[in-house]
Parts: sequence; structure tokens; C-alpha cells
Amino acid sequence: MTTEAARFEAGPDDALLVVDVQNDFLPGGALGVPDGDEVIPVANRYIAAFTRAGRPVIYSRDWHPADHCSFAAAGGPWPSHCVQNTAGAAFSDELERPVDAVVISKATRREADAYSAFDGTDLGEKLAAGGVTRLLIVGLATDYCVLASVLDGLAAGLEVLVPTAGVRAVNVEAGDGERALERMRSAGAALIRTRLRGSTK
Ligand code: VGL
Ligand code: ZN
Repeated sequence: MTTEAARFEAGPDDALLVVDVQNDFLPGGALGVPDGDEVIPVANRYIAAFTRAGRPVIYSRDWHPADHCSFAAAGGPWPSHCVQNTAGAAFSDELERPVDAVVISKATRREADAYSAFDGTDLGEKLAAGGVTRLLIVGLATDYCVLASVLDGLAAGLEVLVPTAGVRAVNVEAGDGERALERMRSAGAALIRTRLRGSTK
């Protein structure tokens, strides 16, 4: 079930979280998410809307050491990806980034993986300090870092909105993305469809 919203306007207590729109998660990348590039124009329109409203835009990035425990070489589930300071870990060139953008790096230690942008970072404190009560989340991947960030945002007491046009799933198992959306929804997130300026959806 999605909530229809004709047009999105960022409110005075809103912030935008753009999750892991990094080259390695885009088609052709080390851990390319199918159609992952399709989130970029959607993210860009939200970034413009939040910037216009003077509201914070926060970018998370997966930022692993070269010997990270989630990599196959260390017995983990993933190919090597998003290694700190490599081209694969860089944000997509197509992604708009205001000069004052806040960047949250996660899963930076070899010993631990972290899917949520809240996990081991100061994102929660930053949002609380800014009086943010509602978080809109777009990015990659629906079934991993977006899901974990949505659940942690809800657990932190935030209202969480997820525009389904702005997320894409890895789908290791068919249906993972749909199941992740259902978990978000049943945990209290609002799945939305919005019409943004310059959008046909
Ligand atoms: C992610 C798998 C491994 C994500 C990060 O950003 O969703 N997925 N590392
Ligand atoms: Zn990772």
C-alpha cells in the first residue's frame, strides 16, 4: 500500500537522507543494484526540494577498509565494494550535492558491518540537534541499507517517509525488495508516491 501525495513540500522539521548512491552500487559497479541509477533523478528532485526549503540534506556512504569483514575474501557475503577513497566508493557524478552537504560514513571498521546510516555514526545526534522529527529516505539498497536506516529512524522516534520511486533493491532472493518495503510499512514508515517538479511520476 502506498500513500498518495500529489506534491511534496519539505516541512520545517524535515530532513532528507540519501543512502549510498555510490558508484559501486550502480549498474556496472562492484555490487551493482539492478536499475540503481533510476534513483538518481528522483533523489535529485528531492534534494532540490529540501534545498529550496532550507532543510538539511544528508548523504550516507558505505566506507569500508580494503580488508572489510563483509567481503568474500574475509568470508563475508559480498564482493569487495565501496573501499575508502576508491572511485567505486565515490558518490555518483550525477547526484546533486550542495556545498554544505553533510556526509555520514558507515561500516568504516574492518571488524563490523553496518547497514544502517545510524549504526556507529552520529546521524541520530545530528538530527536531534537540528530538531528534525521527520526523515525522508531515498537511495540504495531497499533490502539492506535503506531498510536498516528506515527501521533505525523509526526506532529513534522519527516519522519516516520512503518514496518508492527513490529506492531500488539488490534482490539476492526474488522479492527481497518487496518484503523490505512491507517490513518498513509494518514498522510504521509511510511509503509514498509523490509528484515532484520536473517529474512525470
Ligand atoms: C549495502 C550491501 C553491502 C547497501 C552495503 O548500501 O545497501 N548493501 N553493503
Ligand atoms: Zn557494504
